[in-house]
Amino acid sequence: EKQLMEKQLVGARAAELVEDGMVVGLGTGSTAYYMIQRLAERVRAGLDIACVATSRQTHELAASLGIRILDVNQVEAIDLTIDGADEIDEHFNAIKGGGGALLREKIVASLSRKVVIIADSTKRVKQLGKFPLPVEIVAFAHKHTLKKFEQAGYPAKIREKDGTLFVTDGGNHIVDLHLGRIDDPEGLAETIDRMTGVVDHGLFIDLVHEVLLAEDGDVRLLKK
Ligand code: DER
Repeated sequence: EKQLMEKQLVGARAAELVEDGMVVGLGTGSTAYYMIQRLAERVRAGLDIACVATSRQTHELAASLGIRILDVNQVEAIDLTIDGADEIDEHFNAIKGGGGALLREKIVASLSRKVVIIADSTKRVKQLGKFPLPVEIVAFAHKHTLKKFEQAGYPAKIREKDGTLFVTDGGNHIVDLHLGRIDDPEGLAETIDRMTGVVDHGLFIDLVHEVLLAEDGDVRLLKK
């Protein structure tokens, strides 16, 4: 349907941004999936790049398609990271983590000279927060950490998968905060960062340089 076509369109277009010799950060999720498919075609046609994956899932997908994957500690810097998002606002602040990969995604983004978010039209919002904000917490005392969010006034649900607690690539758990709207993303990010037991969260503030947005059957490259 429309959203799927948009993901395919924006994913494929994003793969064209990659240049020979680049170190590329590969995002996680269904939009990144299409970018990786197209990037692999270009690699098979001779594009010479090295990539860093933002999740085990992306590592396995890219490696299976013949893309060279390096450990993030093997690279000095990352030239371009292409990743999806759950929401992106006009200031290019984003909510990520719907796929549970936010920690490695944020680390890779923070190491990248340029970060391009690839988004279908449903991701663009005026106000962040309709999508539940993912927060990665350590497993130790997670029930108590969950209660801390509730006590702070943030409706929180611990993420489950197939009836058990979801476990991230880093061995941690995810709490999703059902806030409805986030008026002060910077302030909320700071508050959550200070909470004991929190590893990181899905608010990407000042990390995104460009947004490749699918809209009305076309793709637009938005620059900050
Ligand atoms: O988990 C993430 O941050 C992903 O980028 C994700 O949220 C975007 O997923 P999608 O491309 O499958 O919509």
